[in-house]
Amino acid sequence: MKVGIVCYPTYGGSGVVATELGKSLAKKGHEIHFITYSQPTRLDFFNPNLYYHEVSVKSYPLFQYPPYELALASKMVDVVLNEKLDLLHVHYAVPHASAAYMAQQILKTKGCEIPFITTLHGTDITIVGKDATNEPVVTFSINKSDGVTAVSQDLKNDTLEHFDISVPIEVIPNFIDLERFKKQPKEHFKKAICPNDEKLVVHTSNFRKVKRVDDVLKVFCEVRKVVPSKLLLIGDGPERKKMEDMARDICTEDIRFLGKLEAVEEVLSVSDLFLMTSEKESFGLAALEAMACEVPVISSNAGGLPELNNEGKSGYVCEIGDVDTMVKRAIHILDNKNLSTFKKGALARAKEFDVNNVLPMYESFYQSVLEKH
Ligand code: GMT
Repeated sequence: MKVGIVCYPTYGGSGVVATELGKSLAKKGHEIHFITYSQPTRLDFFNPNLYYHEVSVKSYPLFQYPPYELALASKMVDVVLNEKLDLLHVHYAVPHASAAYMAQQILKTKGCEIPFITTLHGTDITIVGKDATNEPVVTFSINKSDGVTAVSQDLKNDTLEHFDISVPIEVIPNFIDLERFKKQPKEHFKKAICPNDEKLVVHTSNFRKVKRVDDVLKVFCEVRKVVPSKLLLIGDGPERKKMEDMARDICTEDIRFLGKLEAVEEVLSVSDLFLMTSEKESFGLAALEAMACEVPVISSNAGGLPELNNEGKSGYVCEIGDVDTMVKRAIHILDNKNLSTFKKGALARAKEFDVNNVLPMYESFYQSVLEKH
């Protein structure tokens, strides 16, 4: 198949999923064309089946907001016609689904019929999409999609609850490349970070309010009173400065902010516990990456997290904001009597999301959409 993939090419989970999906499809022989405003972060190597088409937006003094959606739709038209694509697959509904619909209608006038699939990732529904400023367009473009997928059952339920949806939504969970995300022998890192054999707790996110990073700090500060441990915070975003100030006030010497890291799996390889305390989380890809590196997870019960984190096996699922329970569960997991069992449980759970299991779901979904179109 020749597929055009549209996504946000930056650090966000939806862009990572889209890029990894494209890479895996290309490995299986499909021809994949990324249509984005910059080179996707994880697409920095050569594969004859992978193409990258850059969307550039012209500025003009009249525009306070340059019209990205028009440039994207125009680029989709251009790439579909010139590369003879079979299918468009857009990740994150806003504004990719409406741009795809516009491209599809333009292509029709040129005698080219192409279906498009929209994958819902989370905040395109739970925050940005359902806001009154966007909702009518998001509802319309989901209903006009030839296929719709959501990354968890919870996200599907949320979409049906908040939007007037008249098309079926298929749940296809996110996935993990176990060749990349696996425990690596990086003991020298552990020694450098935890010289006295402390336990290593880790959190990665984009430091937005919905991640409740303050809960991560609160949990860690209680845990370290009982279990000698260190906390690494990976990523960057609007709340980081506030979190650095908070860390300074509470227990700074055991907390380090590392900023954005490309090879996050190297740090995960020496970690003992991952904290994901989010208020909203449609899937929790960062937690899956941790599990694949044999790191148990304490998560909140937001969104799709209970579908990922296997209670009592890969970690524990706690009420959003229930710091006391998170502390108790963390201390339990970090106990040497329990830790290796939880590490095995985390890996076992991650294996269920192996890209090799999930990729065929996308391929057969593509096939069914093409047949219906
Ligand atoms: O977590 C974010 O804020 C980034 C966001 C995105 O769109 O890139 O992530 C969403 O999509 C990921 C991939 O499907 C999911 O793993 C995240 O759970 C989801 N984030 C939220 O729902 C908040």
